[in-house]
Amino acid sequence: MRVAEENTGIGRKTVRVFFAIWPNDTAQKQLAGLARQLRLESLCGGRKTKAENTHLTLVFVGEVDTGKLAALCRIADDVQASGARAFDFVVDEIRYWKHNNIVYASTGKVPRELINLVTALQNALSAAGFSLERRAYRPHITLARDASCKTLPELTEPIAWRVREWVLVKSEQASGGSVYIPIGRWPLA
Ligand code: 2AM
Repeated sequence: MRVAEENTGIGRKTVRVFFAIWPNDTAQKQLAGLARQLRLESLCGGRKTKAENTHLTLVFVGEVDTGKLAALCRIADDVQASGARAFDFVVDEIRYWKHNNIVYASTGKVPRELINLVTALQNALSAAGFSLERRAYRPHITLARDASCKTLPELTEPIAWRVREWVLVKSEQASGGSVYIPIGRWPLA
């Protein structure tokens, strides 16, 4: 585990954090290009996700005391030590959630290793006293917010990358929108 001390939010009382997977550079460019290629804005309106913010959430932890960050990192260490495995993530569908106006990229083949990683994190976080949402895990990469879609474009080519690590990320609100800052990284075997 590597923790960037300057990124932990020391000096603040609470931070908003989540565990996530970031696409590699190629997949990041492809995913960021999707909204443009698919003419999502003219089809659905809304606000595109910035390329550097494109991610797949594993577990949204929420607002925590900065003093709890070390415990979160230890939990991730334990999950890593229990043998979390690398996997391929293949984006092959574009979907729209009407209830929250999000257009997202997803997969029709959710990898078993992804579910194992999410379940291990959820169980370890709950056991350590973090209260998590009870919603079922729906892997998704948000492409646009505040959208309103009647029709959705088909994805012509899948976008795939090898997932070799996961991150603990701090979310901050800035004038230009959310800024995501990595706090720790854990490789997958
Ligand atoms: P979203 O993209 O569908 O909004 C950081 O906010 C990440 O955590 C986002 O990927 C967000 O999903 C996800 N997330 C999951 N539950 C959340 C919640 N209750 N509030 C905010 N973000 C949440």
